[in-house]
Parts: sequence; C-alpha cells; structure tokens
Amino acid sequence: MRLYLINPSNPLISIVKIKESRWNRYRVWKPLGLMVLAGLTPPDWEISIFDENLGVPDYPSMPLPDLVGITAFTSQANRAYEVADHFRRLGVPVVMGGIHATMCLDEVMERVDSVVTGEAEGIWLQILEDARHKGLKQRYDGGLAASTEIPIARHDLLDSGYALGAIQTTRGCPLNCSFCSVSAFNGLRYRQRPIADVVQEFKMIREKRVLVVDDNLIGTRPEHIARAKELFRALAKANVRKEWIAQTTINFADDDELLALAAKAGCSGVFIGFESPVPGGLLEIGKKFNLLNGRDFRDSVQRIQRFNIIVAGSFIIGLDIDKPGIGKHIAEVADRYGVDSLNVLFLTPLPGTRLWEKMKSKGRIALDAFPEDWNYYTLTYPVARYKHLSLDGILREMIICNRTFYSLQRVLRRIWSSVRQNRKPWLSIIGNFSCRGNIRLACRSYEVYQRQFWDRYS
Ligand code: B12
Ligand code: SF4
Repeated sequence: MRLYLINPSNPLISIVKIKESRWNRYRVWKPLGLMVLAGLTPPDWEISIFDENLGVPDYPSMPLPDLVGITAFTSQANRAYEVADHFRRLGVPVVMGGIHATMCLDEVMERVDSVVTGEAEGIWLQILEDARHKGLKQRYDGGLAASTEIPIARHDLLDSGYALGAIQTTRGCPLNCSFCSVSAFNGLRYRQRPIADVVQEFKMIREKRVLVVDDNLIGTRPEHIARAKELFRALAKANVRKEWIAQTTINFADDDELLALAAKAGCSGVFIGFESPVPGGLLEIGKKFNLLNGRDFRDSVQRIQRFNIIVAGSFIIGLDIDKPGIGKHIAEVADRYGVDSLNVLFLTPLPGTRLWEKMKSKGRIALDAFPEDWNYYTLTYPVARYKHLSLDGILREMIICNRTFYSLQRVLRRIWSSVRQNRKPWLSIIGNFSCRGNIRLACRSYEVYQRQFWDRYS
C-alpha cells in the first residue's frame, strides 16, 4: 500500500520564498505532524512525505498512491483543497487532518473524502485499515492523545533540504490566550512526553540544529518545571550534541538552575511571546501570566542571555488598546527589553479561538470570503477591522515598527553585543538580517494587499 503525506504551501508567505532572501532557508521548518503520522503507520505501507515548501512535486508524473493524507494550517487550506482535488479526480481517496480540518470541519468535509479532527494517535491505524478495505468514513475524531501514545517521528523520511530538525516534547497549554489556537486544539492540560522517548528521538535527528516545536517548553507549574529540568539533565547526560531553540513563557527566566540545565542540554535560543507593551493589552488578550509579580522584563531577558541563550521576542499589533504610535512603541520597548530579535504579527482572528468569536460577532472580520481569504490568515496581513487603526494606519505602524527595530545601527549593535558576550552570534546574524531583508518584501506585499482589499475595510 502506498501512502503520500503532503504539506501544502502557501505562496503568499514570504518565509517560503527561499530564493528572495537566502536567510529564509532557516525559516522553512519541517512538517512534524506528517512525520508523526508516518511514525504511527505500519511497515507494510510505503510512505512518502512531500513538503511543498521545498518545491511543488510533479504529482502527475508520480505513481498513484492508495491514500493521500494532507495536513494544513488555516493559511494552507486553499492549496490543500487544490491538491485534494487533483488526487480525487484520479480516484485516490484523500484524508485531511490538522488544525484547519479541526476548526473548520464543515468546510473541509465538502472538499475531501475524510476529515480527521484532533490528534491522530488514537485513530490513525483505524483510518489506514478502513482505507485498505475501501471503507473510509467521512469523519473521524482523534481527540487528545496520551503523551505515551506519541510515537517517535520518522525523521528519516525528511532528512535533507532543511537547516533545522524538529521535535515535540510536550503538548497543550494552560494559559488559553484569546488569540491562540493551541489551547483550543491541543487542550489546556499540559502533557509531557516520557523523557526516554524524547532523548531517543533527539538522537535520531540528523540536523545539528533543532526546533523544539512545543508551544510552552517548560510549562507553568512547579511539577512542569521539575520535569523540564529532568529532561534537560537527561539530554545533557545522553550527550545528544544538538543546539536547539524553543518557545517558552517568560517564567523561564525565574530559575537559574533551569537556565543552566537548559544551556547545558543545548538550548541556544528561545522565542517568548511578550504580546503587548502595556498591561492593558495583556489583559485584553487574556495573557495575565505576563503580568505576574510586577515583572521586570529587561531583567528577565538579561538573566536568560547570561546563560548564552538568545531571546527572540514576539508582539502583536492591532489590539483594541493599540493607537497610532504603537509601532514605534513596540520597537522601543523590545529594544529596551534587550531582545535579540523581534517578530511582530497582526492580531488575527484564527478560527476556533475566542478572538474569532468576538470579532465575528461584532462584524469585524474584513476578509471573510472563505475559503479564498484563508490565504491571508498568515498573521502577516491585517485581516480584521481594528479599533483605532485603519488599514493604511496598521500597515504603516508595522513598517515603522520593523524599520525602527531593524535599523542598520540597531542591528549592528545587537550583533556586536552577541559577539562580545559570545552569545550565539550566528543566530543573531541570521535572525536580524532575515527580518531586515524581509521588510522590503513586506512593503511590496502590503501595497498589493491595500490595492486589492481596501474596499473591504469600509
Ligand atoms: C512549528 C510550527 C510552525 C512552523 C511550521 C512547521 C511546519 N511546516 O509544520 C513555522 C514556524 C514555519 C510556522 C509558521 C506558521 N504558523 Co505555526 N505553528 C507551529 C507549532 C508551534 C507546532 C506545529 C507542530 O509541529 N506540531 C506538532 C505536530 C505533531 O502536531 P500537528 O501538526 O498538530 O499534528 C497532529 C494533529 O494535528 C494531527 N494531524 C496533523 N496533520 C494531519 C493530517 C492527517 C491526514 C491526519 C489524519 C492528522 C493530522 O495529527 C498529528 C499528530 O497528533 C504550532 C502549534 C501547535 N501546537 O501545533 C503552530 C501553529 C500551527 N502555527 C500557527 C500559525 C498561525 C502559523 C503561521 C500562519 C503564522 C506564524 N507566523 O506563526 C505560519 C504559517 C505557516 C504556513 N506554512 O502557512 C497556528 C495555526 C492556527 C491555524 N488555525 O492555522 C498554530 C496552531 C499556533 C497558534 N498559536 O495558534 N509554524
Ligand atoms: S502562552 Fe503561548 S501557547 Fe499558550 S495559549 Fe498563550 S500564546 Fe498560546
């Protein structure tokens, strides 16, 4: 039996345009969900994974599979439907799963043979058996997997063309921020994989550098943090010799032992969602966690950096509290916190989130011709109507923000500081130059976007 697993591309997203900026090679990351599905698949299936971000395969010239499995974030949905259509016309059954299929079940059901909601671990074997006997159901629900059910991903099936490997050590996030899909999809309960599985899987990754895809690597409660320490100790002991980057909350900075263990285990950088420069913004999106204990963010960032770990900060633009001037404000606050790089995204109502419900009920979703408009749900386009910022206004704020933070003077200062402190200069160089290079690309795409959609914002 032959199985194709496909990660569709969205050509609008600048991060997949490798040829336009050579730094973008470092931003094409592996579709781990498909590698996990492959890990669940019995050996009598011959599996090929196609990641369209590395180039769209010539499907017509390939042998016909017995089953096609497609994954998709919301921004990939339209391309997913094109791929599904191609194979269905040839009589090959298509099953689609992942976050978009879960959040937009009815839309997806109309376009594929079978939709899988939730996590695949508990249901994939049954789907394969049903496909083998030509009895696929229209809908399956995988629910949430136990952490012991998560298999070792098939790293051997996607082992070239990427700068970074990928692994997941936990699922779920208890913080439930209003704009984020993670708590809605993976649940509020924080699930940590067995440490032995994670260590074994780390060893199987070929790349020297790895993205730990967890949404919140260390968790929030003392027992989560104790487990994170155990994991870091085990990775160091196993001498896996990887440099890895991960996403975490700011409480990472609160425990020197945790930081030292993470650094020893190979942690070279963390992404931290600061989200808003003002407490009112954090309250608006439900990220009260960042308000705890009157925290001094600059001090927290420095404590992490002292362990030779770089900090990439993420903010959102377009909150109800944001007024003209917010772009410069974010850039200056991020600079004051001392983050090594900054990633600012437009507030985007992703389906299934509380923000979606709020904006939908108030008629504030400007791009709502679905599925076509999903193409723009990349967080890099302002798809909603913002309270104090017009379309032109919010795009201007974004450009000002990036131009301020990534001015040549500031970029060189940051790189120099990372060289002086010997804090992973290569990461600082890649991060800063790739973001600086992408400002020009973003301005061009904003112009096209404005021309195409200005009437939707009135
Ligand atoms: C790593 C990651 C990335 C990587 C991409 C890696 C990749 N190629 O897949 C990068 C950094 C490039 C990225 C980019 C973006 N991301 Co992202 N990303 C993630 C993250 C943190 C982990 C994904 C992952 O590997 N999970 C681990 C695997 C094992 O889980 P999984 O993919 O969900 O797969 C399981 C199930 O979904 C299911 N399943 C999945 N596919 C299929 C297919 C079939 C056939 C079946 C049966 C089952 C099935 O089975 C799997 C095992 O249980 C998630 C958050 C999350 N927790 O998922 C956000 C997330 C998926 N990203 C998100 C977003 C918004 C984006 C961006 C649009 C914006 C941005 N700048 O972040 C871009 C767009 C990328 C694009 N190509 O369109 C949102 C998506 C929401 C939505 N409705 O689309 C998420 C959920 C984060 C969030 N805070 O809301 N992302
Ligand atoms: S802390 Fe991060 S992963 Fe958790 S709900 Fe908030 S944004 Fe999502």
